[in-house]
Amino acid sequence: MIEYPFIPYRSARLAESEMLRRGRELYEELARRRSVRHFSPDPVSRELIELAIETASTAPSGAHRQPWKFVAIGDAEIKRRIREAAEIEERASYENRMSDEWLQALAPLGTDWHKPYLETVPWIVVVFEETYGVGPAGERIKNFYVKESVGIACGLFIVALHRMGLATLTHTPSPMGFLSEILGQPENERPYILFPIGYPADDARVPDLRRKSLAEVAAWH
Ligand code: IYR
Repeated sequence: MIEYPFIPYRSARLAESEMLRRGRELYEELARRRSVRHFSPDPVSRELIELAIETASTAPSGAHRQPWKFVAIGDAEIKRRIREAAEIEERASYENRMSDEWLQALAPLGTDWHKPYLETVPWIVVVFEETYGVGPAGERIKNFYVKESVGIACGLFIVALHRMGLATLTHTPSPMGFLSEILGQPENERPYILFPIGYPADDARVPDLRRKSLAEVAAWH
């Protein structure tokens, strides 16, 4: 068993005006974030991706197991193979597997099975969820709240990328088993989400979405 010593924790007590200023600044910055599907091939340094992964990895997790793995791909040949395999699955999904209701829901966003950005981007990061841990003797160690933990880490990853001026997209080709094969991740890691990362293309366009208002997403008692 790991034993953690308990250490003091203090957060700064800020003036309310400063709290509001900081809160608004972050809200306004994140409100400008959009999922991007048209990327520039311009390079992005590995250090930026490392920082985003470290930021993501500050997420809370069930029993502090941190059940995530961020696999970063800059290699052009691996990106090509991921595109090829993703498009095979996506084509089958769009043409045969997705319900009419689903296709209609996506129609306003203009998505289809073509995923050229998987080759354009300087980086793809595939996040794996560690469905169970493996101990020193090869024994299985149970993880807890894996999906919640990895989802929160992915949220922080998106925030970190956006804050650094990078663009991404939460891409979930389905099924995603091909990513385990191409990347050779171990049996206890399951693909969770794929992030193409780069700068938006100069001519990138996004649908002019509206976000739900506070009244629509909040209730108070
Ligand atoms: N995975 C497909 C389909 C797709 C599904 C949802 I829900 C989206 O919000 C967007 C796309 C694709 O990536 O095209």
